[in-house]
Amino acid sequence: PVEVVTVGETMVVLCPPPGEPLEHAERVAVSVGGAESNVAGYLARLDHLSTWVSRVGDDPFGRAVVRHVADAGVHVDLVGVDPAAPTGLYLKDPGPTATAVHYYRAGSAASRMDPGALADPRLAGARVLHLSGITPALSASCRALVEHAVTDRPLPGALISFDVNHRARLWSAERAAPVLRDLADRSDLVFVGQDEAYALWGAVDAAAVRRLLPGPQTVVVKDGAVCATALSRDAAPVVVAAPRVSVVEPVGAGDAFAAGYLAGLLRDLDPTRRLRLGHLVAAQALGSAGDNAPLPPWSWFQRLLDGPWSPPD
Ligand code: KDG
Repeated sequence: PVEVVTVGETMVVLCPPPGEPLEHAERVAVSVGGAESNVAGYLARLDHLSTWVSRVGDDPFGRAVVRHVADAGVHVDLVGVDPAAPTGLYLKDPGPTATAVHYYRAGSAASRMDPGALADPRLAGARVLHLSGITPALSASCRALVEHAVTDRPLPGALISFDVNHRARLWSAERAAPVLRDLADRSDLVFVGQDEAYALWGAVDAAAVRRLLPGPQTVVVKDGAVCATALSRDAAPVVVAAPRVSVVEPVGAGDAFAAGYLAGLLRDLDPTRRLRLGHLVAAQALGSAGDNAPLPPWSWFQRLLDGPWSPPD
């Protein structure tokens, strides 16, 4: 049985110690990261049956990626092993103000996925299919996979969730803008950052984003540390302030937010609690160095969801 399916590439991450630029690094920490498997991992930690569909190389990093995702409780039976292409890799280069990312993923095993990735009958019955705007940037066949998902709806009955996730290192805003807008508009639920929507489409606020994306049932616009707004077709906009958190590492927080929101949707919580849960899971990711932070038990979330909204620091 499967509740949520996510599809996308996950890579090994190499990161030098804090404050040490990559150019002079003599040691790197090895971890694993990928937007869609992060979402699957957080959903599994929130007790949902989640399946991650992908492809890795027949190499040690591929085995490390699959083991890492499986360790979070995600089903990985549908991850293919490609004998002819390597597992993708990325390096983090921590600078004084921001961390730069360098990808080594062109021609990777995951970039060779195609629409067939969603054909397995074991995916039938899923309630949510979660995709991101990273995948169409990987290759023509990966773009065809995402187009297929939103157009042909190969998992009947599954809500299509799409996180815009523009990665400027993969494609420019100019190239990405029309593709991501079209894919988002044909999805049912969209996550987008306010700054991202501005960079891509010049949208200055949540209402402007919604005007650009009339298609989905719900568009969730995340304004960083300020708030998140859900704009649904048949209801007034719902805004929930973000909790104050001291940020250890921001990478993966957007994935955590999407997972929290989706868990709220799967549990039939009201729109305010869905956004609260998104913020609470994102806060856990922001406060932790890895891409996929451990989470407190459900009872902790429940208390904060139902109480007055004075989220923890
Ligand atoms: O959301 C976090 C991801 O950006 C990170 O894990 C790497 O998947 C990744 C990507 O393609 O940038």
